[in-house]
Amino acid sequence: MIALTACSKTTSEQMKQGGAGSADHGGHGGNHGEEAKAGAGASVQALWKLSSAKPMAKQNTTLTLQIQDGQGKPIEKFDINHEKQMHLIVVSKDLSYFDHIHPEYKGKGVFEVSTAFPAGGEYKLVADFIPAGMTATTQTHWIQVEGEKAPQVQVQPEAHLAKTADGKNITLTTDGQLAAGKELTLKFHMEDAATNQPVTNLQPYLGAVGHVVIMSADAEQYLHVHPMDEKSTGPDALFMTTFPKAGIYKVWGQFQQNGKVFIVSYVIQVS
Ligand SMILES: [Cu+2]
Repeated sequence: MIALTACSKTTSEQMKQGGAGSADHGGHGGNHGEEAKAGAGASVQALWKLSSAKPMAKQNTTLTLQIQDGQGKPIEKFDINHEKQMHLIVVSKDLSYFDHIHPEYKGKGVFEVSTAFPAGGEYKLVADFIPAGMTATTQTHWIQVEGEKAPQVQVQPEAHLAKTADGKNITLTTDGQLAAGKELTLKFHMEDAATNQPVTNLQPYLGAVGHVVIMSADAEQYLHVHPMDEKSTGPDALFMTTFPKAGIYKVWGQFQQNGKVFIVSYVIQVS
């Protein structure tokens, strides 16, 4: 099953830092003044707050998210998805930095997490969660981090989708041409880099063989990806997704072996 969420991303971006408390931002930007009468999922909003108005690189910043409905009433119940009530993806604007963390639920719609950004610059935060009885939603927010900037990396499609990560050679293939608008299976195949033997002892990570995140090069599209055989222990890990449009995307796969989570990433061209 495919759930591709590009929903309601405008709401969080309208919220200014520290804007919690004002319920007047309920409208959906981009609707040209017309109130969206979509399903319940469309009226979810996130108010983002940072512990510092000017977060500094390499220093802990506490992020607080208040999740509420279109009327400003806290949403209090969330479904567990991949073992967590909320997944938060943090990427630098050039997608060179990636983190996947889990804010703690404090009750009354409030989630909190502390994190340190590696360098100055712009970061995108993507909160992925399911309010009980609603569909999965993503809420996004850009922040500016002070401090020395890291060199900007170009998001360039890679000709060979073969990487070495954590002592493993990992190749990414798809069941057909990488084209937009069709359901594709992504296959991560893993072999031990030293022995070339297939890896067969992957451990469950977040309740499945692995966790995959995909974003477009401009960080605008965040794709939901679903494991197909959740119980696989390798050497193959299969996931399904659909790319909404042609372009360059970055794919991150997170897996676990011997109690340690490792990550592998690829930049792909979708036609
Ligand atoms: Cu997560």
